[in-house]
Amino acid sequence: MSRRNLSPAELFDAACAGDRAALARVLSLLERGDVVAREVGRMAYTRGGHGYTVGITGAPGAGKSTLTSAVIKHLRSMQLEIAVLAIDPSSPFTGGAILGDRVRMQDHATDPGVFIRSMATRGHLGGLSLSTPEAIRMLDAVGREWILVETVGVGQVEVEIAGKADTTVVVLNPGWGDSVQANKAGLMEIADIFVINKADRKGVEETRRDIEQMLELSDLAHDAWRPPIIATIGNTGEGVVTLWDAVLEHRASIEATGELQKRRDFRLREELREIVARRLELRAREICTGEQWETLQDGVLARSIDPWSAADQMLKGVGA
Ligand SMILES: Nc1nc2c(ncn2[C@@H]2O[C@H](COP(=O)(O)OP(=O)(O)O)[C@@H](O)[C@H]2O)c(=O)[nH]1
Ligand SMILES: [Mg+2]
Repeated sequence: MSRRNLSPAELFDAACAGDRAALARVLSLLERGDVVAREVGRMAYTRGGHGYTVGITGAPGAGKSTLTSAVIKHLRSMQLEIAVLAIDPSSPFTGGAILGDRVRMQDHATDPGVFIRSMATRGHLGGLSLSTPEAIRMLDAVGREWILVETVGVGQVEVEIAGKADTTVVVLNPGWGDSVQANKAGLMEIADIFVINKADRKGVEETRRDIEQMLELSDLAHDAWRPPIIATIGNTGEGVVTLWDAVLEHRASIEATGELQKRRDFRLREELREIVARRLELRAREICTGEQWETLQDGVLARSIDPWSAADQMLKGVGA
């Protein structure tokens, strides 16, 4: 059956019934962020609510994909159904994951219990910060209980997205200065769990001390949850069970304190605000053309009207 002929609603139903190709198509629709995407997003929104997201973030090359793959193995050994969203804006070709990611993720390509998706980072009208929660909700809607989100922890937008998971794992490497870089990038603030990956290399203890020190200086150390620091070796899977136990512990902690609900509510409020802002921005682009716009611009240039009054005139009666 060609899924291209299916309506968005039919695709959505097929995806929820377990059709992976339909799910892939629906996610592509969502990535566009257009009117069809909104229709699909609406359906997903009312259906989900059971999935738990774990963000895995850090600098490029820190070992996020390798670790993600090791975590997948661990979860599959417990027969858990999972989805992985790999967000990598650094790829110049497809906006998707880099080749290395794809190769590693091939290990799980034939496992129906794992659904892996590389997110396009361009195309969505609202950008990554709006397309990511939509995609996560869709994966939740089809019943994936664990959703792993790999993001590059470089750049303001990416770090913001990385911090939007229920539990955020920040991946660092041994060696001088890595934690300082992470701190600068804003990663310390969003960390629920620290991982020192590549623990087969020198400098694990120094890095651990650096992180401890930074924790002491931040508010994090005094919250109900103090982020643990876990050493791992991604390629062998060493430390991954400990890492996952920490994720479970963190989840139990924020569920018990009500922090999880608070985080989710906060995220939704932020998303709503962003959607409104984005639509106003698009509307602004639409109205800043045409005769009135030209005349007002001329007026401002000729100093016969000030920019604020001109803007007032443009905005009269504008709906978004
Ligand atoms: N020595 C060592 N290399 C690792 C470890 N984990 C990952 N790597 C390697 O580090 C490189 C980058 O890993 P990758 O998972 O693609 O990093 P990402 O960019 O953060 O997703 C790859 O060559 C991995 O094989 C580790 O624990 N020890
Ligand atoms: Mg990667």
